[in-house]
Amino acid sequence: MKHTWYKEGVVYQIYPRSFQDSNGDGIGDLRGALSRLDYLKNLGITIIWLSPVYQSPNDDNGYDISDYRDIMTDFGSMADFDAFLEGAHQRGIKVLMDLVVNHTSDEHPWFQASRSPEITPYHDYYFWRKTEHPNKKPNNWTSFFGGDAWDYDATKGQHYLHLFSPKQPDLNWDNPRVREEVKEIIRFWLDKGVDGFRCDVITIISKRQGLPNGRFRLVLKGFEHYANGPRVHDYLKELQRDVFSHYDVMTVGEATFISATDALSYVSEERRELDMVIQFDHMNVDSFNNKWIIIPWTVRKLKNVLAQWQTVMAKGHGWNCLYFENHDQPRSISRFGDTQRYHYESGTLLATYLLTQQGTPFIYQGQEIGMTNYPFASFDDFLDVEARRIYTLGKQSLHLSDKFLFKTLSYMSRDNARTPMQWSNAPHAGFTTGTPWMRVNPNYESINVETALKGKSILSFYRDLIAYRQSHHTLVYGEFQLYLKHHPHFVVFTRQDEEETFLVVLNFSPRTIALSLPRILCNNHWESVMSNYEKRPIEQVIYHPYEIQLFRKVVSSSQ
Ligand code: TEU
Ligand code: CA
Repeated sequence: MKHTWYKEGVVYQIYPRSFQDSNGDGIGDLRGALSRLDYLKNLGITIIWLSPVYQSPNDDNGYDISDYRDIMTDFGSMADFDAFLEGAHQRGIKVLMDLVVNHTSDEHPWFQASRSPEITPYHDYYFWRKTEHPNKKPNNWTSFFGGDAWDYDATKGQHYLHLFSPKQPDLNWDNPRVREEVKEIIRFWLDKGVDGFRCDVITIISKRQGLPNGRFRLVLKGFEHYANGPRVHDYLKELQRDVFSHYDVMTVGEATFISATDALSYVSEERRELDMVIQFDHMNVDSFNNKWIIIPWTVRKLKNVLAQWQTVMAKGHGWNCLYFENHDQPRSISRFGDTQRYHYESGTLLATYLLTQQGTPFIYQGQEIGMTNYPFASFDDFLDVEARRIYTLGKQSLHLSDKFLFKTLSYMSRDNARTPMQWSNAPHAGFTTGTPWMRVNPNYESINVETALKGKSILSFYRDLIAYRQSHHTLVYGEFQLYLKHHPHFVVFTRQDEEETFLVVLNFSPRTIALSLPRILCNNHWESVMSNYEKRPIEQVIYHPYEIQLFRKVVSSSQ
């Protein structure tokens, strides 16, 4: 297997709006992020993924870009960006930008020109369709955020396609001019020195010719006509050939609803259209059919889904992107752990799971201190465009009860991940001296960086485990093998190469339980090298709630 920096790295995602405010306007910014680089360095982070910082009217917090070569006024200036990039590089930290090119903002000059009733070269930058009547849609596709994927533009007298919000019209990648524009944008940032991109919804950029109607689905009708669409591989190869291959970069593509086998068509070492993909299988363990139909998750399902990705990527020479959180997901400790009694234990268990699999681990801001979901009190607390659209859809079209909608949104809404970073127990958690754009989680008084830095904490565990991983490359490259597939509470796996063998044991339950290890593992001599309780011999089989033990195989008496 090829060894490279991005495989050995640990990524930290900054959602700039909620990370650190520097000027008291209540909005996180680049100067603020710059001031926290030492914190990230001390944590052991080697790569930052910066969620979009480009000029944007903020319908979807920056995922709707109106100028790809300028910085959002809220976040500062290009000089601030340059200072941030330089500050990161000085500390040996690489920076990935978020490349959002499936769509632009409707306020982007291309779209403004495109919507003109006159024929302009920009007409074909987007998908415009004429129907007999404004109320008749060109096809039955629905949007990721609920409702129709088409909006009628009165100026032009036509409908345009938007797979996300109406303020995010989809770009027409079949137009070679669009692809050239995208390449120019990528070069602009690479020439500035950025180290790669997280490519937003990149697997849906190619839509089937003729935009045929989709089959019936509860949500997202039309999906089969653009997910891993007909020319997506051609377009990504073109980007590789013309741009990425000329730089030493890392690319990670966001890939909704992709199977591990499908993923290989993007990331296998032979194809290398992308270096890795952000997959969703393990994020779907607590929902059915779509993310809003919530069901209980099980340890069995979670570990088997993750193990499948481990195995398929290894066999097919691909590489995993490991994550439990990002700005679109609820907080992992609220989802898979225990935010009350076993906050430390379950937070460190999730850290261990994340950092001991094969792949590049991604940590989302606040995850390292065990930030939790927000205690929503009313519908007004939901600020996210998706939450608001889902609410309207649920209420008006599906006639769902407020109680049901409130419960569902409280659990799954993306707002959970977007509350300000909790730095200290100062007012507004030290995020801002002004009024934060989004309310701080009231638990900041106990869950915050300053407190966590004082002693044993989820944060110190992350730091120690990252350091351990960086000095034991078996945890990066070693072969993965799952044991006790059917056990309802334990996750047990090994990581192995010529140099070392590790055995990871996670008790994913709030109870004290006994583990009986498969005989094959008992034939070895193991020593515990890390635990969230006490390190102890493998023969002691009683595991505390959410206990983890990281064992290392002892090969000779001298070691
Ligand atoms: O997300 C796309 C996506 O598929 C989902 O994760 C999405 O957030 C939503 O939950 C679907 O129900 C990416 C970005 O990560 C997200 O923040 C943007 O809103 C979206 O693309 C549009 O750019
Ligand atoms: Ca600010």
